[in-house]
Amino acid sequence: MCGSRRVRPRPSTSDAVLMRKIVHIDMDCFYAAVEVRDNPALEGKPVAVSWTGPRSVVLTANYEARKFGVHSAMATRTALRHCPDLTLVAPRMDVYRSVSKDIREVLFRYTNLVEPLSLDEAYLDVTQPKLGPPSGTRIAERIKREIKDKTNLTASAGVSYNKFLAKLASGMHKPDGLTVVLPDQAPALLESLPIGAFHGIGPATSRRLHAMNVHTGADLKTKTLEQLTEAFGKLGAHYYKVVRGIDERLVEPDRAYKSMSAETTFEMDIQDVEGLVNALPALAEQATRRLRDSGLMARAVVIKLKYQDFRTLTRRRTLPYPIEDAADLRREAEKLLRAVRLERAVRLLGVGVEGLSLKAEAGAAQTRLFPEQP
Ligand code: TTP
Ligand code: MG
Repeated sequence: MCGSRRVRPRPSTSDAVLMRKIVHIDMDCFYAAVEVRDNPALEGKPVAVSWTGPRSVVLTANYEARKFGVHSAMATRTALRHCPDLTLVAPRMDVYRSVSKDIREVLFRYTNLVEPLSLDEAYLDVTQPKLGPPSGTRIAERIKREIKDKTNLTASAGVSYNKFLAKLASGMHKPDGLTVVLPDQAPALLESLPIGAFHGIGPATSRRLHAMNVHTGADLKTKTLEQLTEAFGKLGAHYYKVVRGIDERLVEPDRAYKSMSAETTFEMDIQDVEGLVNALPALAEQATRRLRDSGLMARAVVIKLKYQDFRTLTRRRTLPYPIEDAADLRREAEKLLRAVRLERAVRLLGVGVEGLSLKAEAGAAQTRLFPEQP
């Protein structure tokens, strides 16, 4: 065994050599669908999942409510203006987590290469599946059926040869969709997309591209690699590739466990640091709960502040020792917080941990760091 290392085979960077089969699964209006499932009186009515209170936002809305323009992250009072008959339901996170676990059990039947992105969304690499025919489409069909049987909820699936295209596909025929993007269909599809739809292109980059007269994938394709890297650095190279259907990101099963966090938007903006410090215990408790559940420890602490004017700042500190409980996180987050000079009132505070490793591994690393300890 000495010196042997298990190395996960990396898919070739050339899609022509090894065409991967990637499936993206995304539940349809997830929280709202769970609420309607559990309360048939809501069937056919517009429903939004939201806390109440002046600062509340819609977490999600069912398709009946979306017809009125109600969508995720919209202020709840605005949603009620758009749709006065909207039924508001308070979120039941424990139920969503439990349904999510049932869904993941279905996914893991087909491959261990499952990368959850949130409670309702995951990528799977089914190039070499554990179960079923070696067809992404057939596997996606089966997964959708099994999710429906197990949870009585619908999922939409996208199938293609990379992550970006699979995710794009899953959103194309929602709800209850199954969309396959084959290699020879990809160029036309990519050329027709507005640039904001590409992976990694956010509103700021979109604005800069618009200023360069680039509005669609077809426009983006006219730019050379040099032009894009000059304008956008390393990301420019990513845009150059992704518009050509090249997205080499792997499906990474452990990715979801790289960080854990909790955040809160205050009912009233907080003016001083003491007000923020008061909010830390609850946030630290929330952020470390999953850490403890998964037997992980953290090597870094992060805080995030959003000012009244929506400007955001983050502070991160790597710790000399790993932490796992809420009291440690609260103490370290407070140090970071007190070092910030507040520029204006704060609307949102977030606390998180990063640099996660299994407790056993973190312990081993510590032993190596302090070999004199028993
Ligand atoms: P999404 O998959 O983005 O949305 P969705 O499942 O509700 O609807 P769609 O059919 O378009 O996929 O998010 C999954 C869940 O995450 C959603 O049901 C509620 C929650 N969520 C929030 O809490 N806040 C948000 O801003 C968003 C976008 C989602
Ligand atoms: Mg969804």
